[in-house]
Amino acid sequence: MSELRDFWEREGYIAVSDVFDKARTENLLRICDDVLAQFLDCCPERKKPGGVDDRNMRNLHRRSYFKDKPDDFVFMMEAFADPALSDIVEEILGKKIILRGTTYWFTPTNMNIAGNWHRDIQFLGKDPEEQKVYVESQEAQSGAQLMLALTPTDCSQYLPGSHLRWDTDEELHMRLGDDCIHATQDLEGAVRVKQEPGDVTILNATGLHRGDYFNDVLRRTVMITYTTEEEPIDDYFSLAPWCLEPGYLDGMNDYTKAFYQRYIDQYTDFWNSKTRKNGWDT
Ligand SMILES: O=C(O)CCC(=O)C(=O)O
Repeated sequence: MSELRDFWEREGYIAVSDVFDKARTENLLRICDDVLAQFLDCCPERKKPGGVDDRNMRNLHRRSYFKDKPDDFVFMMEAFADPALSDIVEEILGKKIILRGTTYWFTPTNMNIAGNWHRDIQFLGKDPEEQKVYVESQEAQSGAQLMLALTPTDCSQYLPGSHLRWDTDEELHMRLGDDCIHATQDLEGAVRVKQEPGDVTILNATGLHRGDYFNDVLRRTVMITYTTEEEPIDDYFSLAPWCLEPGYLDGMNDYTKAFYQRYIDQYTDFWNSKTRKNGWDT
């Protein structure tokens, strides 16, 4: 087993420097900021402008953001599918991966807080007993959240090893007790990885983690969420039916097309099972 995979399995996160060079990172920053400006003007999922407390936007890979800029779309999609990223994820998971979602983290306008410690499983409507069963199961080791910094950042924190075990009584009270009012407390043993533009961290979001959302701290980080064919998870996060529109993969190189085709094939039935009654932009 590689050192990286060994570290990942034991600690639940890894950090890799200089994955993308300066030119590529700067162009991605320009492209993603252009998408962000459109989101702030009108978020397509909510059909209204992004809010002053928003700190992330989903679905950078929505092609409608690129109506007049197809080359930017292709540049971004080829970067996100680049083996420089996916090879690392496949090495640590030991499996072929598929995309699950894209997110852009940015500096909020109003919000000025350290975020809540959480395990992503708690957002899937499971009670603590069910969460515990999941955390202690093999499926809990199947996902990876990749953070590609486009500006220098140390906004994310992770509690090493917490992906392999359930919360202590104190952690559980901190995370979920009293309507989560204690969930922003500092957690002993947590690590905060410093990233320069082009650096990558990957975390197992089953473990305890959180972000900082301070309105005076620059943050521009692309998050790419991956999963495996065994654990695709159909939810709002993987809901991207506009990927089925004809021409979605146009202009991309063959490798990139094949990468997203696996994602599209995986989720087509789920996407088709959703009606268009609320509409979605392509
Ligand atoms: O880095 C962050 O802001 C935290 C990300 C996070 O908590 C999540 O995606 O679940």
